[in-house]
Amino acid sequence: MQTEVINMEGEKMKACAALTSGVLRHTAEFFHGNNFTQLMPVILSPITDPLGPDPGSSVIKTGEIEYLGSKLQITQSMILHKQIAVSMGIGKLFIISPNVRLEHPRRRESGRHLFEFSQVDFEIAHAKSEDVFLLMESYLVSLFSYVSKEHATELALLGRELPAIAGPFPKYTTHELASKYGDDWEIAASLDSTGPFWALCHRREFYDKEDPHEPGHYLNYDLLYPEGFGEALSGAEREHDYGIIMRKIGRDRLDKSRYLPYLSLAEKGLTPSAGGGFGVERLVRFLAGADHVGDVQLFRRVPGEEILV
Ligand code: ASN
Repeated sequence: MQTEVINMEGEKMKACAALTSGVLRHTAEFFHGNNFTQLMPVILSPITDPLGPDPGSSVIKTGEIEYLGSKLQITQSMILHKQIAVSMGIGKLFIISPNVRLEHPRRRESGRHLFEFSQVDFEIAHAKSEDVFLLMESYLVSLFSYVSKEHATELALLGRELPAIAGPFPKYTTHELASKYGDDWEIAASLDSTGPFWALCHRREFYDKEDPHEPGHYLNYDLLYPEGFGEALSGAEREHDYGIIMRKIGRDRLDKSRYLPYLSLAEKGLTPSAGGGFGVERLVRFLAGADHVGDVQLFRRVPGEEILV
């Protein structure tokens, strides 16, 4: 006979661990089923995603270690490696990629920031935005049906009813969203929505492609969860023109010497591609209906919180 008292918080943690495991399993099956090659993650490299410049970013510094006389950066995202891998001939790839982003402690309150998390990062040679929209819509719809079936017990324990979703998801430009909800539109627009939606056209890093026919407009996108959960994915059609990449790196006042291996490949020619990445923990938070993204991590990595293990 079972004598110990059931610890509800412990039960919730176990339910989140089971949901995470289900998400990883379904994700691998989905991407393999669509003929993607799964790559190993890179954790240390002379190059990493600059994550900006972005006035909304609160990353206080890039993690770095010195090893045998080389300065290696801790991966903030594998975007540059994805472009290189596609150019090496791996036409469809995905990675479950650990990312370290040393966020300011004020991000503790946002409910959606971690300083260490994993993203499912994918890239497709010669793809366009529309290919990514269709892929992600079919991924999320299939994931919802998988989780509802295989993890009904966990959802019930967490008191979570998943919203019904069906593609295609609505698309809005950031200009439309800002004029409706103000510059800080992310959470307001997400609260106002009953299903996931796309936000198009963000002015951001040099590797996202600017529309050659409409300068000042960008061929990139975020996917947002409804119910106030906010950003799920960011991605883009990629800039592959060496001259434009160099001009944008100058525009962003980035130190070219930190991108040399990438730039010398870009000079020889990068393969055009499109892709994106979505955070595993944010996805599990949404599925679980959790208050804070740290609540779904077994080993919490919340900026500003004490790190126990
Ligand atoms: N994974 C994103 C992308 O593919 C980049 C990022 O995480 N900053 O565009």
